[in-house]
Amino acid sequence: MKAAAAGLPLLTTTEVLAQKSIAVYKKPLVVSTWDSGVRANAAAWKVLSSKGKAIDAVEAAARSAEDESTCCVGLDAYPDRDGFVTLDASIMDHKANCGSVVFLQNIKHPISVARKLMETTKHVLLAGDGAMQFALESGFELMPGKLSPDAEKAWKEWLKKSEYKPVINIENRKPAGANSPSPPPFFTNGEPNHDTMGTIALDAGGDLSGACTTSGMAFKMHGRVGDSAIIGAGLFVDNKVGAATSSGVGEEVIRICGTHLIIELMRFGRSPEEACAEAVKRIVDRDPVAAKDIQVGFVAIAKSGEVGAFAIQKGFTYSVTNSEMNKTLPSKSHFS
Ligand code: SD4
Repeated sequence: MKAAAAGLPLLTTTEVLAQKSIAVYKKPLVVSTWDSGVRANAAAWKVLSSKGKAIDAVEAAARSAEDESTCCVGLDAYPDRDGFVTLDASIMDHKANCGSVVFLQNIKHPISVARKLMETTKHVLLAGDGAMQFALESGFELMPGKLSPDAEKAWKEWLKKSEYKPVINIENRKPAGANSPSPPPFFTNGEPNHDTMGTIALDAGGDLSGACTTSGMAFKMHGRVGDSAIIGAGLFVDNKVGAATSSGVGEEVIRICGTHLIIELMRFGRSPEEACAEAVKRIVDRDPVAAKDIQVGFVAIAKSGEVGAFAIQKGFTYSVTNSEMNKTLPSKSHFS
């Protein structure tokens, strides 16, 4: 017998979803990683609220993060162990067009170089000198390669503590990690060593896009590339299903093709939160001991506007903005 016929009150869809604590937001909608995502979302919202496209919104969000002076995004960010700021960025639209740049130096807006690559060439990923050459040929300005005062201070501090002395090919001569300082999971002030800006958006027309921009893990090896610019790792969009992005230790995300995994799980019925939790579980199950010391956070939007996140450690947050809210939310996590 149907509920109404039995005299039971009918629940609206929203009430049913609320009972299951499913977060479905009205479109247009933008979601970014971390507390700083609120500011990135503000840039995206200007586009989305005037019926703009998700792809323009996520690029605007990433550019605003690249304009800020922070530890982890843009030219003012912390350098690699040799003192160079090397940037990774990726962008993907509703038609699975994508563009990435990795190991790019001295260019203020790697996300826009990635978009230019996506829109004007047949390639999807350019690295290092080639990426810079493409950027310069495309009219991007070459910026001075000077560390920001904050970055310089943090790097010098790190060099002192790690007693790191650059030795050519040291990584070849030692097993990975042995006697070779790896990027610290936390900075000396206790802040986690990550604040990558991953942004995913659903526009008024129902299209999804994503962007991710980072300087990577601070004090990484020179030439190291993380997950942020690897399509399917740090960012993935499938316009029929959803969009996902990540922040944290990129090596772990690359190993499981994290955001691609999340979208495939969602395609087969998992909610965004369930899919993010499953991806986190894959990382933790692979090495439960190592997982205790690392952070990875995922966030995803489904085509329906449902949003979910999950992280290895407590402390991962994500920011959600639409016409009804503009808030940073704590993610659930594997370890409490
Ligand atoms: C990386 N996932 O390069 C990035 C780092 C990060 O906030 O998230 N930083 O591995």
